[in-house]
Amino acid sequence: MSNPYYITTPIYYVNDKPHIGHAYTSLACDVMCRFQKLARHDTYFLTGTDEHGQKIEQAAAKNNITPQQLVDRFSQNFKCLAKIFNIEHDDFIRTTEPRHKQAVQLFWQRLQERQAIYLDKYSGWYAVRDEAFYTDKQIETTDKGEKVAIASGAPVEWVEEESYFFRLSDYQERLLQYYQNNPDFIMPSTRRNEVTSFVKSGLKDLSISRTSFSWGVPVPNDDKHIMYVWLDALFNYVSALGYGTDDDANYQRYWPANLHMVGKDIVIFHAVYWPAMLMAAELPLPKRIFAHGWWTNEGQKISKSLGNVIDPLQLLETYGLDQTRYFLMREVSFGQDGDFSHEAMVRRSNSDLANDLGNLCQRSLTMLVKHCDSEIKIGDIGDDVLDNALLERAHNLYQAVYEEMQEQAFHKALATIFAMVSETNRYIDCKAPWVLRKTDLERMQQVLSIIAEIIRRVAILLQPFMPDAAGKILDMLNIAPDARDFTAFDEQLADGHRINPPVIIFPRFEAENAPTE
Ligand code: ME8
Repeated sequence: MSNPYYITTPIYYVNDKPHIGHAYTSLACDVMCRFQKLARHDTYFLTGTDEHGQKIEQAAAKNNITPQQLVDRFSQNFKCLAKIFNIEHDDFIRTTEPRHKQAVQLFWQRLQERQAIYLDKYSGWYAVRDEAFYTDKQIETTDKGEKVAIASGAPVEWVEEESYFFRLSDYQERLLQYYQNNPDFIMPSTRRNEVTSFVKSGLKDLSISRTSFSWGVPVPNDDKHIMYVWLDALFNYVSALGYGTDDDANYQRYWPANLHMVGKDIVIFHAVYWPAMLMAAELPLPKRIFAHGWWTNEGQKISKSLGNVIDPLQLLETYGLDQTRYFLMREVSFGQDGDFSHEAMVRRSNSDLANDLGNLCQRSLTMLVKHCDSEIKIGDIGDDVLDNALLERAHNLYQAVYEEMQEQAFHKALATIFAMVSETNRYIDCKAPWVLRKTDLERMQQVLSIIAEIIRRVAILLQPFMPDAAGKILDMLNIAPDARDFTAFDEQLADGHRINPPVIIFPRFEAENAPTE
């Protein structure tokens, strides 16, 4: 297979239980990766957990366990989350694994050899919750007299210690030049503008080691220091590919990554620090950083202290896996913030899935089975305007969806697919095969077969979003497993092909059944 395609999620902190926000990023990557796979790319999908740093050390102390015990326990939760959301990753990296630690130490040495690192003293603000350094301008004092980071609200503390520094300030102009030459490097454009002004406002050298705690990767030849958790974490994208080992075939094949998918909270780390470090190490830069928006719950920020963390497991149990996957990818313009509400979830699922798609399959395929002996017969397409318009539109559907997916516009891709579904519902209403049954059986079979053909195309395109449901539709249509990728998109159902009896795929929800939280 040609065309390598490498996609990554952020590696998640293990001090917290996974919630819907984590599921969202992983889901977006899964959809993207499945799409590329169906387009016959040689895909590689990485996710994992970020297991070092002061935050983890503190969380372990609070729970009276060692950091290692904590990370072993909680990392498992993220593996489970991926499993229940049907996330098909190829590798799951943990930063406490020897393979990662060795590689990140090599990276450090590589930076050092290129004079990108020097030893000095750091004094400034640090927020453990964000694992980030802040300048005076980036903090404020709350009504209660507490000093917090303006961007995140995380409490900051004053830190003074010996530290290694990365010469970030050397990269200001090169980064700006890079953003200009590669307009698709940071997406969406609002984030690109935000990052550009951050860099324009001036970059200071970055403290990249700590001495006041010990849960981290030791700095080579100076193990009084441990590496700053973000340098450690960012390198996971490379270390997971076997960089610097005898078996670096994956690194050779897949680096640089095509897409680092992240939330907007961590775009600066990915679009400023990470490319600067790679430039300094003379390693290739990832092709795109996409920073998506933030989910709130019924209008409120999702937070443990507010007690409104949406439990992904409960969501799946209430609404079903593919309904939830569909809702998350369809409801909000990808890149913008979004609000989760049970009402919206029920509305989307009922209107798009149960009514539009579900009904279309039910009413057309049931008739095909009952009245046409399950047999497809499209025959010759004459000059009926509606037949031709519908088939023409179906023919163009792949290209339209493909272009939207290249921009990570998942919501638009789905809107395009579902506009096709609506059009097909209008077609069936207009052609009224239930009337044709009494007047023209041959024409009825042709109309129903055309609809089955459209359903086949729709289901092929829906596979990345709703793998199980789309798979069931393709099963109903009796499509062979090797005829389900995008190369089969333009192959038409052959006359004489027999379909299977349809089953109900999307049940309707009664709004009052939705849990009230
Ligand atoms: O930042 N809405 O890990 P993290 C949307 N370890 N997405 C959300 C979200 C929400 N309400 N809450 C979380 C870290 N996310 C670092 C990353 S990478 C080298 C190191 C998602 O556990 C979103 O993708 O805090 C966000 O960027 C990520 O979880 C933060 O995960």
